[in-house]
Amino acid sequence: MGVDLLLIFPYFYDGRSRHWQFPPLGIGYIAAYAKTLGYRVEILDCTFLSQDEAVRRIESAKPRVAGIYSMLSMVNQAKQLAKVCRESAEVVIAGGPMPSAYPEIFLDDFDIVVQGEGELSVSEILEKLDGRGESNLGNVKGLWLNGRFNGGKKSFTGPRQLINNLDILPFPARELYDNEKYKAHYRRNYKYTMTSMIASRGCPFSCDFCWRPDYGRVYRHRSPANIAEEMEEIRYKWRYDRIWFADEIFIVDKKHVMRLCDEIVGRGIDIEWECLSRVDLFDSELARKLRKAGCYKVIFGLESGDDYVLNKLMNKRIKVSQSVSAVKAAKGAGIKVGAFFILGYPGENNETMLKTIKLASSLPLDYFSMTIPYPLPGTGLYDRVKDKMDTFEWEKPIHGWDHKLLFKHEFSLMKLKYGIWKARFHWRMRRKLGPLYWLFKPYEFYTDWRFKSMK
Ligand code: B12
Ligand code: SF4
Repeated sequence: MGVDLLLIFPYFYDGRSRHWQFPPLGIGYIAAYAKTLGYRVEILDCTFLSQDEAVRRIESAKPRVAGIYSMLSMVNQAKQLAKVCRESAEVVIAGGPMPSAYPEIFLDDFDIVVQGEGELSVSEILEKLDGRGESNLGNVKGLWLNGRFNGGKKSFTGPRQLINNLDILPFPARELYDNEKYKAHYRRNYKYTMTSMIASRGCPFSCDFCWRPDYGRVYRHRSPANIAEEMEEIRYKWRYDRIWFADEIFIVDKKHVMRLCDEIVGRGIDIEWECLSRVDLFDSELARKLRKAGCYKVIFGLESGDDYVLNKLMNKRIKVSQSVSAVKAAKGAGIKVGAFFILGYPGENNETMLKTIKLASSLPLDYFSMTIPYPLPGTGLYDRVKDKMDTFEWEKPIHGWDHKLLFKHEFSLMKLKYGIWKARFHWRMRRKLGPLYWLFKPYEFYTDWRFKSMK
């Protein structure tokens, strides 16, 4: 007999980069919730599998219901695997960021599209199928149904409320992930093991390039005790060395984060972790607390070295001076600092881009990533450039220097790549030469000139 529910993560890591890999938390949550109701659930995480192996596993699981995750880069894979699932599953469901934002593009290949959080919706679908719950799918909120359920007409059952109290959710079903494969990936590339967890959902801000319509701007966090308990499980049951908090933004409510740090210290959890923070919410007091509680790295979205670009173009609502103080506060407390930058945002000029390059290469960062703008559907950025889009090639992951301009830009890809190279090069030289970097200044002026003269 097959399983009641097979949840699929259609991401195939090509092994080309050392890039972090994480288990799919969303379907882990859905699996855990359905298991508490007594359903037999399996996860098919394709990260370390070949396509043939994935197909074989679907065939042998023979699920009654198959649910497939999809984000921007996975739409085609999800649709292909849906075809395979059709052979045995009674119902094939799509869910995740893309189906939540654009349900209509999935309705020809899937029976149901779940919009938003999946834990309750998927369990209610299972209960309907075995007669335990609501007999009419039309009464289950948050579903887009294809014609099969409504006399050939596609229909929406109405929005589902977000889960207010995240503590009601069981922890993701980590026993269904291939933890050993993830550990081996980290050991091979980083000499330690790491996994992800999530302490909150949503983000109250609305940066122009960021995409999160499925959770809305509603920020909800778990209680410190509930978060700390999952950290203990990861450390002592699953034996990982480090945790990466995959929250959209981990530090949104300073008091809550301070309480969480006290909880971690009080329980004596000896695990290192890292997270994302905004710069305007970060100060020395918080930095010291974080460090004491095991936080070894904070990553800030610094984005640009120019206040006009940050606020008028990106709607980031921060100032460059706040970026500088936040980095100093974290470094002062002994926390490593990473940062994200975007170079060549539509509306930028040579001067603003050079300010970004200078900020990235002169701050005492331990790591930074600088990319060209990638317009995610659903964002303000996308709306502004959608008529100039050349390609929609999200299927291929973007590695290191493989940047690709998806829309017609006033600057060439070569110039933007040169800018990114310049930022990295000067950052490396500063780290290497320390106070002797001034010897290198003439070369920096030369690369400034070269950058400006490129089209
Ligand atoms: C970890 C992560 C990754 C990991 C891999 C994904 C993973 N293991 O989950 C890595 C680092 C590889 C990665 C890469 C990329 N990522 Co990423 N990633 C994330 C991140 C930070 C966390 C995902 C997570 O665990 N969420 C927590 C869980 C609980 O939420 P969830 O997954 O949304 O699940 C809920 C619902 O969506 C729904 N649901 C989820 N799955 C399913 C399945 C079914 C059947 C149903 C019914 C419901 C359902 O129910 C869940 C529980 O409520 C998210 C941001 C975020 N915080 O969510 C971005 C995010 C998913 N990534 C994003 C992007 C754009 C990318 C990249 C394209 C970036 C790039 N430029 O390279 C690449 C693509 C890689 C590739 N080749 O495919 C975007 C997706 C936007 C979109 N429109 O699809 C996000 C939302 C970030 C953002 N705000 O822009 N990513
Ligand atoms: S970039 Fe960060 S702060 Fe801005 S909307 Fe996205 S998650 Fe929130």
